[in-house]
Amino acid sequence: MEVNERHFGYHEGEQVIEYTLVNDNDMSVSCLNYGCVITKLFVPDRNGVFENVVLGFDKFEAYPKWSPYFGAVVGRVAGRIGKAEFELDGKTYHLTANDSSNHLHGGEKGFSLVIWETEKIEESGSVGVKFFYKSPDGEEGYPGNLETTVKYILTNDNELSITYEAKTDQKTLVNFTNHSYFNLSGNLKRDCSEHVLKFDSDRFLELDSDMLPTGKMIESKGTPFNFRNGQKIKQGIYSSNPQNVMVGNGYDHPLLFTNPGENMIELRDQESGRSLMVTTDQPCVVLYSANQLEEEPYTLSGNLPTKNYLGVCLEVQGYPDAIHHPEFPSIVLNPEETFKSTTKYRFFSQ
Ligand code: G6D
Repeated sequence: MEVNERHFGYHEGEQVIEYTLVNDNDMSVSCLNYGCVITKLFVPDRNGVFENVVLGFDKFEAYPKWSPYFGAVVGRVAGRIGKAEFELDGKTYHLTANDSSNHLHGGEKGFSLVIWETEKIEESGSVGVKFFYKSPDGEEGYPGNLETTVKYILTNDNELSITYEAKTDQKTLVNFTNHSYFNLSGNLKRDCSEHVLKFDSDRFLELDSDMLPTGKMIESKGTPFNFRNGQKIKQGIYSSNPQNVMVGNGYDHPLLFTNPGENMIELRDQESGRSLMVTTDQPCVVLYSANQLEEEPYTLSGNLPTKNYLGVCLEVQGYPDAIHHPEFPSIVLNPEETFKSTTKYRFFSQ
């Protein structure tokens, strides 16, 4: 097992470093101190052929210019916060409105877009990178000095675990996720429309035309949002369900796990034989099927063109816009608390 590093560029005068974690099975994960971005992830298909299964860029300059959060840790708060404001204990906080009148994915200087302090982790049976970022009081409009630690750990079980830990000196909001776009075909050979997704979710959150939850929880049974028995992504692409059509013919929705506690999500590409098993302690997953990549002028790693549905995002997290929905699980972090969360991504091929 090893952790390698290489110069990857400069951002606002700071060096960008790409770390590559390699386990004893030759699985590798490459990531940046910029946004904790996962740039490449190589796993074998059923014939032992190693190929990249995430969307990213070969050159750093493309990330700040073009990236729709490829591989990034998103924070302070993933998803949208309506009207870019919220109230805590009678005080109204005004956030950066970076998505029309709403706040999206932590704002213009969200956690995806900053340089994190890093240190390598080399232990018996695992390697990784520890990231640390101190978000000052008032950054993007949020209250409190928030100290966040993220750890990427790769094991010889072909599992990448991501742990998040955060502490604040004032009441604030936190809702982290990783925004990797997975494509198990390998080196983006095919789009993800034939990928099969399976997990136990009985409801999803209805979105309005601003992509904000209305608060209505819709039963998934009998809809393209029912993945309990396994279903192809294309069900949402070719669906006439108004919720699928509204988000650009696909998915961009929070799906709620049926049961609280630890949940698993399986994504499988039959043709390559690759599977991804995601295990999380978070209460929902925002399923995003990359519905708008076609209009983008950039090329991806390997000089490959973008196209719609080239990746599937499984953004496990708290409910979006929870601060405006008291009936949703809270994303408020108090000074005396420590936020802790773990999500594991384990890869198989058969
Ligand atoms: C769009 O609405 C979607 C978001 O869910 C996604 O995270 C982003 O593109 C990359 O804004």
